[in-house]
Amino acid sequence: MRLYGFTPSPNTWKVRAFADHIGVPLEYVFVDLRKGEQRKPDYLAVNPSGRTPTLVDGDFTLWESNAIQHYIGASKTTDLWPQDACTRADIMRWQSWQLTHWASACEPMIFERLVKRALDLGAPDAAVLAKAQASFANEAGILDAHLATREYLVADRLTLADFAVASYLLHAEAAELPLAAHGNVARWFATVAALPAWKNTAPAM
Ligand SMILES: N[C@@H](CCC(=O)N[C@@H](CS)C(=O)NCC(=O)O)C(=O)O
Repeated sequence: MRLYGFTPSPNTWKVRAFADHIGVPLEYVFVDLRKGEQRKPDYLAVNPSGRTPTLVDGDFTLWESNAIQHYIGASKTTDLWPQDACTRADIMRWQSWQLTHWASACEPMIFERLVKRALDLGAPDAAVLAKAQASFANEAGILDAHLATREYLVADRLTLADFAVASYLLHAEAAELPLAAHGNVARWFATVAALPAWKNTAPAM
């Protein structure tokens, strides 16, 4: 399987870390978003959305990182993407929340504090940051309450859901995401981030 991705992106990272953890080798092709490579015709031919990541397996092409995680998880027998309907639905619940609410809560601070600095786009916008703090507090509060009585998100063990949700904390330190107020999230994230697979696939910061 070939994965096209942008290494510092949480959406690429969650796929690579998960594949590494369950031992599915990926042929990795770096798509440099800073150079606009995602808008070149050869990339648009595999992913017309012009976003990363994209998986190509023979004749089959798939984009959207959560769907890619499912496909990789289904390529072998693994407890991280098990067969039973309840656990699968629970994993998909957290992935849906990640895609709709968690990403929106984390992205503004990542963009204002990290991407703008990296690409020399000027100072962070204070109004955007203020709004983002409120959104982050709300969503991180939901995650924190869930993790108060659990070590992992689903089924009391590591699953694909942990990779999907933790990926957005990849830049927590550099983007100053206020994790200190959410001790259960910080504890859970430290556990996931300590996995060898996480480190094996982490971008050089
Ligand atoms: N929902 C998509 C989001 C993909 C996405 O937005 N990728 C970003 C990097 S984090 C991207 O490639 N952006 C390039 C662009 O918009 O030009 C997924 O989960 O795969």
